[in-house]
Amino acid sequence: MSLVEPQTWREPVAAEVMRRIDVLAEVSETTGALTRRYLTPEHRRANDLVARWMAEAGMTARQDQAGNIVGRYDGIDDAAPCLMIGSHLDTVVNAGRFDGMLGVLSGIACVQILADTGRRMRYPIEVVGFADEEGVRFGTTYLGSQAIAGTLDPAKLSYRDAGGVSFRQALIDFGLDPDRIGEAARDRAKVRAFLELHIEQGPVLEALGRPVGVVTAINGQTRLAVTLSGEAGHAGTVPMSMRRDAMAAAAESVLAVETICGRQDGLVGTVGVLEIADAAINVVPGKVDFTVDLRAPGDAARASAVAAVTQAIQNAGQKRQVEARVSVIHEAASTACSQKMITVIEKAIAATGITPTQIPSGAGHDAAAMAGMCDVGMIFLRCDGGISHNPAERASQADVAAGIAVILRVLDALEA
Ligand code: HGY
Ligand code: MN
Ligand code: MN
Repeated sequence: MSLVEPQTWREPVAAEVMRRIDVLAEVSETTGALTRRYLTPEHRRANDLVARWMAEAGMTARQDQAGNIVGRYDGIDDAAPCLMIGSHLDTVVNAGRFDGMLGVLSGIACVQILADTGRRMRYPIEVVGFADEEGVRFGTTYLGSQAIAGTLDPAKLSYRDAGGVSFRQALIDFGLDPDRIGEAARDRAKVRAFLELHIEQGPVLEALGRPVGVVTAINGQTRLAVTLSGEAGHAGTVPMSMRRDAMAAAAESVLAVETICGRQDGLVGTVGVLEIADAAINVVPGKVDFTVDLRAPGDAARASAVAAVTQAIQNAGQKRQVEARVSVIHEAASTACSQKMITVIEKAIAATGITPTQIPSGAGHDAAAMAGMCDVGMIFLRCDGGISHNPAERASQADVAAGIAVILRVLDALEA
């Protein structure tokens, strides 16, 4: 019997996912806005909540050595490689509430349906809430999924957050042992595939009038940390020709990112964080730190954009005797989803009566890291106006039900 029929589950299950999304949105570092960064007390509270919901769905839940929360629902053949379903529980600053949480809660909802109907698949299912996909705290992303994929670079343990706390120390403060983070890595032979339901974070599905689509590939991304060091000076006395103004160099650099990335379709560049050291209204800025986030469908296009942006930053510094230091803090290649999973998901979408749409992802996702260890597939869900990384981010309950229906059909298809 198909998992999807009878469809009586749709209303109550989707309503519960929406309710839980709202409950998780209250677990925030800031009142009135959603911010939940890696290894914070709010991350722990979210893990505890999700672990409880996993247990209610008949799963055994555990937190791994990287702070991911993992629930397991045994299969009839429990030695078989598992299907992992999930997404991330961390957020950006003043975030939307669907980005990440939708995929974790939908995975739990599907297992709940199995448990409520006394069903087990032949293969085990694991639902995972990744600990750090956004990379907001330490600047580098996919720390949770790279730990599970066994691709996490231990050198990142020395990365520091804005308050100077190292990733290593933050793990200790969270009650974890940084020297055991390698234990989070899973045996590739034990993981059959990874499936992620995520809001599209773009306008395509809404424009097509389709609730779901299948992701073909995930754009690669490079994150740069830039420090411009000039000389602080008196705003009233230092002549313009004698200044070493780090902020003027930064301003020229920001516009260079916009100009360089504006030249090529699909290439995007963003300066999202910029800080002036010892900022004051009457001081010529001596030191400025900023980040650059560069993405493109193709790795070659991204590499040449990184080179052009780096050169432009050096030039902006040189003409002002400002020293420019540019370092790569994160690099992820463009990742194709597995053709097998694309086919399975397309058929599952069609089986729910929706015309399948293939769509590339401009946003990064844990699936890009999980591709380092298994086949990956992603289902995109329409979101209002394509808005994301914004508190106005929203998906409808009916579309959440459509997304869950596709996952259930994928579970069925993988039984074969
Ligand atoms: O930045 C991204 O693409 C994702 O939201 N982490
Ligand atoms: Mn996300
Ligand atoms: Mn995001």
